[in-house]
Amino acid sequence: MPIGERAAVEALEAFLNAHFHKRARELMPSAEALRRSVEYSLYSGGKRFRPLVAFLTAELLDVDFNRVTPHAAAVELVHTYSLIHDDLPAMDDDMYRRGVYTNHILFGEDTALLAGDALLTEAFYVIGENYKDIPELGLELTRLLAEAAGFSGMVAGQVADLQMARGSIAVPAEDLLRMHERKTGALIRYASEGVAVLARRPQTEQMLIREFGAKLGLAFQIADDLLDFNPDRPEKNGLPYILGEKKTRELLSSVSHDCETILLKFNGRASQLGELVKKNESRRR
Ligand code: GRG
Repeated sequence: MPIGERAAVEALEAFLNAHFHKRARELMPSAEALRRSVEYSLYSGGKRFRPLVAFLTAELLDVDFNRVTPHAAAVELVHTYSLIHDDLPAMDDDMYRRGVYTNHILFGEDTALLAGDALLTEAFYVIGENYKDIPELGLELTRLLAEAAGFSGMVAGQVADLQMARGSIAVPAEDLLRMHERKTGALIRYASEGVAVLARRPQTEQMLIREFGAKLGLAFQIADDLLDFNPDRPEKNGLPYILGEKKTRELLSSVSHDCETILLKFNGRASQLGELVKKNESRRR
């Protein structure tokens, strides 16, 4: 059954509201700043792209949306943590995100750091709590989310990005792509792959969906680099600066085409997920 973008976002937010309402009852009053800091970043206008990937993969694989919602929420919790930490003075040192103050500007570095920690760990709580009816599914989601977010995934990508930004020599495009596959791509890959796990699809199909998610993640980042590109003040480690704008656009369409080729194997080229691939390719924000 198709799910609209708005309905997907509403399902996600209803889940998050109910979850934190319940969890906040367990907080002592002196930890109230943690709740406010977490909620500030969770509801400060994110596009909810990763949960949408999860919901549209569910549509493709015919998985019940209610079953997918906790998984989609766990992904958004990890994403939100990563943005809070990315904005900290030790990393990008940003004052604004999504047109409003970053978390640490409003709540202080200490609380922002801890809000990120709480969001990351809460993602695993959400998985443990909501998939305990079939423990092996919960366990596999846990393993895959840790893989995507951690040591060899998003954290490794972030470290590589910091190192590249600090270096003075031009970074080869190949290294930049490997970094993006981890920093941005891995979590988007997991958003899709986790649904194939929940659908209990055969291993070969799970691997295909994993590959689809990885490619969509890369396409998302390439589109982001193109949106950020300013020829007068080019970002030294941006793909358009290194490859040129034309080649970067060609790369985006080739990676998007790869996504569509995988979808064909699921008869899904005309699916909402196929639409999302196209939408990302011509994304304005
Ligand atoms: C701190 C471990 C750690 C990782 C941070 C994802 C990330 C890693 C940093 C974000 C830096 C950044 C701007 C990357 C470019 C692409 C990207 C992931 C943008 C943010 O995602 P959107 O556009 O954000 O989905 P919204 O605001 O819509 O939620």
